[in-house]
Amino acid sequence: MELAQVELRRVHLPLVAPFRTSFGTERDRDILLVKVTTDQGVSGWGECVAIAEPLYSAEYVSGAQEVIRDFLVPRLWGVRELTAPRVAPALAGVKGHRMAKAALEMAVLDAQLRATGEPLAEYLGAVRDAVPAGVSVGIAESVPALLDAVAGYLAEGYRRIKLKIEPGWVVAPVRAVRERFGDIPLQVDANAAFGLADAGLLRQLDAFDLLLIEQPLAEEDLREHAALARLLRTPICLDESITSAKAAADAIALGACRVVNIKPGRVGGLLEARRVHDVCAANGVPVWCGGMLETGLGRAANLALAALPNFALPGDVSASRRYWRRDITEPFVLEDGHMRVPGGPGLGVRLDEAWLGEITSSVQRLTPPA
Ligand code: OSB
Ligand code: MG
Repeated sequence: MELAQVELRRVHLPLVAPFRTSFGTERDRDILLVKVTTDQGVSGWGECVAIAEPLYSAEYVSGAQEVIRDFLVPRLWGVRELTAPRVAPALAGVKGHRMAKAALEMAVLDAQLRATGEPLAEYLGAVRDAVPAGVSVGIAESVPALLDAVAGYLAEGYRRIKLKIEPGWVVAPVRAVRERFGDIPLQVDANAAFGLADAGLLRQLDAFDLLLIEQPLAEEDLREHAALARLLRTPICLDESITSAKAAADAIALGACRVVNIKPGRVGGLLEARRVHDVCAANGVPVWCGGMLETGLGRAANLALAALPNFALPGDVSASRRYWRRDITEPFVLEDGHMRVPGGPGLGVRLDEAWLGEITSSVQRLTPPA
């Protein structure tokens, strides 16, 4: 196949509730969707996970759109027999911008698999058709408000709770959740909000038998994470720091983490995400699938990935209703604490075109140079 058209569509979706992290509060998502159409008339969709502002990582949604339009798509025009494995090599000259690259690769992969009729999960090497679901719980107004939120998610059947933490919201929320809900699978995520000088504070979490502490220190602080790991009993899991399979191998070799969070957008695409999975598996390091408040499109891809063998812990793969009043695909639902892996060709989901039309703020169509 060859690329015939690329459509960049921005959609605006309010979250069902504000989501507060150490880097800011997300109230709605300004999402970039990428639709590719091949010379054979087959379409594929990708979702860019960059958020509106460069607060989680350096990427942000408008920047991603500009990079895709001006630097990435021009490198794909005229690539003969374009398949997903050819996308990253064709884009390698452009430094960074992994979320932008991942969105484009996802769209090409969806088109490729829709053309051959193969489900994404099967293509990636999935070994299960449903995965246990966890939920990421934002920083709350108060401890009672947090307990209410957690109680609701547990009642829905979520198999693991992740609490966002930040300076001033560390021990009290974790202690309160443990006291109220007992021995549930529980972990925390700091989004890089601490320094090595906070080791004493973070060490207090060792009393609560957490599954892991996610990204306590800055993205670049691999050496410091290794030093912190020697001071804590709680396993360190890295999110922001793991930008590639090589970064994962380095982090593991340094002793910076014992668990890895995999997000396809953060590492430049689903194929690199699979390589991160493979490197971790080869080192005996369990992984789980992170989330970026995706729509059903990104969720479909995450679920296919999370069905690989070394995804040993429940992921941040939650039901549509945890995020949206109305998703842009058929809604994903929790079934006995699990999310079903889509089984149709490609991503295996259908977009709700009418709803998409209502929430679209802009559309850019790109075609090959004459
Ligand atoms: O650090 O895992 C994170 C959302 C946006 C940016 C970063 C993170 C998150 C989440 C939400 O924790 C996970 C989800 O999509 O449910
Ligand atoms: Mg995280």
